[in-house]
Amino acid sequence: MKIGITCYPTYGGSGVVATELGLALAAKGHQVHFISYAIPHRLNRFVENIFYHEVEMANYPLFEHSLYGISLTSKMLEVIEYENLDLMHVHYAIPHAVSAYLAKQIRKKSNGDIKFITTLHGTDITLMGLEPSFMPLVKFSIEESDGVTAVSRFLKEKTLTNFNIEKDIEVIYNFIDINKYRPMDGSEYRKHIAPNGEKVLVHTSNFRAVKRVTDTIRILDIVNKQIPTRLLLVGDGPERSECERLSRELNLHKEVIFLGKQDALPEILNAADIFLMPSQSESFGLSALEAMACGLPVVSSSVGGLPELILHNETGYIAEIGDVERMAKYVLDLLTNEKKYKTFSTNSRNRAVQHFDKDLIVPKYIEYYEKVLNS
Ligand code: GMT
Repeated sequence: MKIGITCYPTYGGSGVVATELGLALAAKGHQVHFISYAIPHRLNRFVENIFYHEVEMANYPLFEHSLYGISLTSKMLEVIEYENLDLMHVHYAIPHAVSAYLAKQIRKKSNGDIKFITTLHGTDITLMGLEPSFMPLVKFSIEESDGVTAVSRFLKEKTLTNFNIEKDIEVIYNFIDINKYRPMDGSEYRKHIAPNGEKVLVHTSNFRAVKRVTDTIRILDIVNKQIPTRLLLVGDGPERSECERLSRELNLHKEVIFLGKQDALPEILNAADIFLMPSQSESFGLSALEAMACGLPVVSSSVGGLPELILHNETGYIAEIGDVERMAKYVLDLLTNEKKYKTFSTNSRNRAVQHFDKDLIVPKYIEYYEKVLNS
């Protein structure tokens, strides 16, 4: 197949899923054309069967604001026609599905056609899409998509109820390369961050308010009073300054280690004991899956799709949003009970391997592509 993929190319789960999917499809011999304003950050090398088409922004004095959605449509049209695409797969409804819809209508005028699939990842449905001004557009673009997938059952249900939609939505979970994300010896790195044998908690995100990163520092505050512990914070974003302020206020500036954006995630995860995900909203939780694949138990909030990934009292623990006391209690329980910790760690790895391996999930996308193309 020849597939066009549009995603947000920056750090973030949806871009990672789209890019890893494109890479996996290319490895299976499909031709994949990424259409976006920047090259997705995991496509930083030559890969056979992968092509990148940059969306150039119109620059004209009359346009005070960027016309990204329009420029994207034009680029889609160009690639669909010149590369003879079979299918477009867009990640995020706004603006990608709207651009794909427009491209489809324009193709129809010239007796052509292109089918497009929209994958819903989360905030387009749970946050941004609920803004009254966006709502009709999100609903319309979902209803007009030739196929729609969501990354969890939770997100599917939310989409159907929030937008009053009756369309079939296919749930296809996030996936992971279990050979890249695997348990490894992390002792070398661990020596630097926890030189006196401290325990290590880790959190990775884009530090948006929805991630509640400050909760991880409050959890550390409670845990560290009983067991010397360090907290690794990986990533960057709007809440980072507040996190730095809070760690100073709680006198934890030595215990909280800000690593910024990092690519060597498997190595970092393997230097830690427990992954924290206290999010306010999370449609799946790809970074928790990455940690589980490395054998880390996860302590998380009970929101969104997280209970579909993390099994309470088996691969980790789940608590109410903001209940840092309970989350700290769960962390302490795991850190003080070696046998339980080992069982949870093995369970986490097994769950990632048995349910979310790339080799299990990518074929589901291919089957879905075929179903949509033949419908
Ligand atoms: O979590 C983020 O802020 C990034 C966001 C994105 O749009 O890239 O991630 C969303 O998509 C991921 C991949 O499907 C999911 O694993 C994340 O749970 C989801 N984030 C939220 O729902 C907040």
